[in-house]
Amino acid sequence: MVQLAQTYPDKVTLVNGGPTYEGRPVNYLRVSTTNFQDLSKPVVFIMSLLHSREWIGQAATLYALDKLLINNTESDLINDIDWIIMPTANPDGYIFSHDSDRFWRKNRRFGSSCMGVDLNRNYDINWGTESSDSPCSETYHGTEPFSEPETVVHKKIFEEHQDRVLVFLDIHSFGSYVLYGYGNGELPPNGEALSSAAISIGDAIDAAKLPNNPNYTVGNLAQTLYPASGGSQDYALSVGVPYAYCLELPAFRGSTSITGFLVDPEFVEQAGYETWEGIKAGARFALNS
Ligand code: ING
Ligand code: ZN
Repeated sequence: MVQLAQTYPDKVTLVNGGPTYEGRPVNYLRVSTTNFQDLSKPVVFIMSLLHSREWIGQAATLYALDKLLINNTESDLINDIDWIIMPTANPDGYIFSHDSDRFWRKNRRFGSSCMGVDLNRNYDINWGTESSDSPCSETYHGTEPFSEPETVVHKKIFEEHQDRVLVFLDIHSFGSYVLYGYGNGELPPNGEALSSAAISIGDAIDAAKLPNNPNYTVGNLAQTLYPASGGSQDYALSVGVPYAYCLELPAFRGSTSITGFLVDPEFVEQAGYETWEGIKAGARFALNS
């Protein structure tokens, strides 16, 4: 990210959005041909690694950065959109998943019995209704909405670009899903457009995926996967982002167990390629809507 900001100073700005619980920077890139000064442009906000064990999402986000900046063939997407790209939304968890526990999901907030808050249950939307109040749970929602410094960084990005964020993608793994809110099964007022854009994302990925992998399943989070509250894409919807999704990248080895988080190196580029096809489809659907 530092290198991209140095190589493309007219297009890329590295921003430290604030410190994590353990004091690391939550870094993201602003990518814009007009230095974020043209307020008539929509913003596409992509983040990954909110859950630290879902490493493949970070690789897919970096692939998108490559296609936007280094190997760009999609001039409409770089010219017509201001991008906010945060490859590592949960840096403390990510370091911990490298150093200590490959399957760590939460952040690293200290708790006397167990560590960590599930950041994807911590946003201020229907908080605490479909999540756990036990610090030892993998879906522990924290002591209050936005109790965690990492989610506060994400919230500030939405506030800073209020009314301009057209698409929000939170990239997770695994299971091959395009999911949209709300996590309690209710649809937002623009539910039909939200669903149509999701289908176009899923179709684009399906057309690019490996033949042995399953098609993506597209739908409302609660109706398709499970009910959940306080999630990032629900928060984005609630502050007026029209097209907000959680992508679950494939397991790539057909796994239904925890090993689905472990993606062989041979699949990493494919994950980036097919996800980028989905990102492009979603961005263009939204631009044309
Ligand atoms: N899945 C998501 C999770 O946080 C999800 C599903 C999406 C929940 C959006 C809430 C909001 O549980 C994974 N694999 O993390
Ligand atoms: Zn996840």
